[in-house]
Amino acid sequence: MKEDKKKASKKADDLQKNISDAEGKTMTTNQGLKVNDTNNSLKAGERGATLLEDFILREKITHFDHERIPERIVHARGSGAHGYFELYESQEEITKAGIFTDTSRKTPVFVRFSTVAGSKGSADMARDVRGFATKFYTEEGIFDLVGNNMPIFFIQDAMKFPDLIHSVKPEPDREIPQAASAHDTFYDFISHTTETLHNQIWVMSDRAIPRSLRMMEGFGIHTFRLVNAEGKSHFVKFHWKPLLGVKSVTWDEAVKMHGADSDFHRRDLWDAIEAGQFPEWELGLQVVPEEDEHKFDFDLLDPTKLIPEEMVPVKRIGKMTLNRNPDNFFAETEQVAFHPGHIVPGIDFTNDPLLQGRLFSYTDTQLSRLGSPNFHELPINRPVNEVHNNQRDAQMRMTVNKGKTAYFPNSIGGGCPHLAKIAEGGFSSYEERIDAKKIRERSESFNDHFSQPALFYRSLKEHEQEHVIQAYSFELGKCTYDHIKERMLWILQQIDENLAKKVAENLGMEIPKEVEGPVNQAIGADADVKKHQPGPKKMYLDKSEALSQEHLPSEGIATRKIAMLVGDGFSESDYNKMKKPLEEAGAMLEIVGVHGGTIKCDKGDSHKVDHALMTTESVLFDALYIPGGKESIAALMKQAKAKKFVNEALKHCKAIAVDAEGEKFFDATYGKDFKDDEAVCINAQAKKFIKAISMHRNWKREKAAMDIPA
Ligand code: HDD
Repeated sequence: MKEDKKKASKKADDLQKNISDAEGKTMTTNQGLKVNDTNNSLKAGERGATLLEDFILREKITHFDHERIPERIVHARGSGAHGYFELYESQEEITKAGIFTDTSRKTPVFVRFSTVAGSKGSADMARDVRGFATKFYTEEGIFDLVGNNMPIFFIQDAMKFPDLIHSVKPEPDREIPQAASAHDTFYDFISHTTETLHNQIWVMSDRAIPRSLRMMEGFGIHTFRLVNAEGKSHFVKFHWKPLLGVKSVTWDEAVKMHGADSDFHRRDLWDAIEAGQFPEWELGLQVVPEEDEHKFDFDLLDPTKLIPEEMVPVKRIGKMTLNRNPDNFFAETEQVAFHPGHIVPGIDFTNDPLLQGRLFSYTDTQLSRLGSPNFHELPINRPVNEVHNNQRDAQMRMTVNKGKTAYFPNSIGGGCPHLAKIAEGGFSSYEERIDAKKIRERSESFNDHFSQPALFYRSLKEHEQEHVIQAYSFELGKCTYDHIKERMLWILQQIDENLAKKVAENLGMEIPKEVEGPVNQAIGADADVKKHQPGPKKMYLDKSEALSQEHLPSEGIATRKIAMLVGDGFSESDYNKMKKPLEEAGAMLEIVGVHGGTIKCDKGDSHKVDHALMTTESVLFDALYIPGGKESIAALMKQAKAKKFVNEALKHCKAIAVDAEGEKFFDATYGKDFKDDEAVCINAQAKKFIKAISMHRNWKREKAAMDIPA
């Protein structure tokens, strides 16, 4: 047990060497000189000019002037956390990787979650893919699993990545819109590049507006290889399954959350970890023997395709727990550098052309972002095992290499560092047989662009499908070119007739019989245009349960935030009735008062207000409780915002509990029409309320609740 703890803290111990804690210390310059005044520059007299001699001023300002580094070209906005990974049982039949064979290990990890399109300061609730990048500090070196919260990607070849990103980023003339795909250039690109549709329809689904970073799945996306000690390879897809289930907010909420708390996800992750409610994910593998590579109706090397879990089940092999917030955002979350090419023996690549291109891009980008090929020496990036090679110098080199030799082979340095035999853990790439012509081409086996978006849409629950319709209607509604919208409607019709019909109705447009010119433009000027058009839609599976968010059952209400809406004079007995059971279930009951400071209950005791009504919004909570208390209800009655608070909670299908006089106030809102709702608890015991909160949302209410003008 003691040994175990030691292993888990190996990275924490390593980071400790660089931790600086100023508590009780004297201020110094960067050269260690004790500073006596940091508020006034050196001047020629009290009212005179500042002197160039002031090295203390110059050092302080120079450092400040250079504080920013370029933000990531994609995934600029992110939040990170430390934790560890533990394996359930050895997977030695398919891999020799220590993290997947040694169950005694507690491998330290650092995870960074991100949005893709927005700038570093953009709002958390943007409709977007979420990055899910995990750095495993293994005993054999760094393994990075750089994935997303969706199991597929937009494009099939890395060559198109700059086009995709240029289309979704703010339009370059006006730098509008920030962190949003709802604009012309994105749909111009999408509507001419149908390989994007699968990822695109996922972005239109609830997956793109998660309730919490702790409630998202993660995927490695590409088919990777696992290689065992005998050198046999299996294909594998990586999955992260959150133990809290997969949960989202509604679009209406997301829009309001932008304003109410643009750091909602970052705060939620930080607060949960600080409160000791550590987020957990199980790592799952879908394993395909090499000999089965061509048994599927799609190409395993095509990153726009997933393997339905009904065809290859996900085997859960271990668990990751995030249990520590970073000490410093810049040093850790900003400077962490991930790379899909950071692998360890037992893990290898496939020829997925998107993955192959990524293997170049990630080191390259760190050179401009972090400024030096020595980025691996930064505390957050350095492995926990020793690093020895003949690479030397460059900007900001921190390692002090001893000796005369920086070349191999050498005799002066005793031949060191010496090479590792494969049996001693030396890495060797999987020996894949290749016999091919060098061509700039796309495999025809990548041409099926409609089957999986259609499978995804078919597999969603009714309310999830409705959300996709609404999302497309919103996004296309924001586009200004009719020909782009028409192309999109035609394309949506290929996925699902009803989807296209509903979106067309909302846009007030007809679905065109055909699109002008080829659907996709030729991939190369000399390429056969016909060859690159989307192939016919296949139907190899009616539905895949796992594609709906509802597939991961989650129990309980741990980490949920419940607002208790009150004025002075609220019923203390009602409060006590709810508080204890909710807290025992791991939820937080927070007092939202009609004013800030402290608020009095009917027994005259003062209670600290967690949020004044004027500073918060209903969208920041998972559920709502209105206790009784005559005076309190009279105060709520006078506040239009209190009514809006209730109406929004109703509209967003949340659980609401009301006690005693609270019912009168509830009747003064749209609540009067929802008193029989499954998730509305009038004068109920905490048990019923807890059950309602654990539903996350009562989607059955949604159709009727949409009419609430909140
Ligand atoms: Fe990428 C960052 C995920 C395709 C080029 N990518 C980045 C991050 C994630 C992903 C999660 C943020 C890492 C962090 O938190 O620091 N990217 C993906 C996934 C892809 C993908 C799941 C497809 C399956 N990416 C992709 C391609 C290219 C890039 C095809 C270029 C050819 N990605 C980058 C990058 C970034 C990056 C420009 C920006 C910052 C960084 O790398 O460190 O190199």
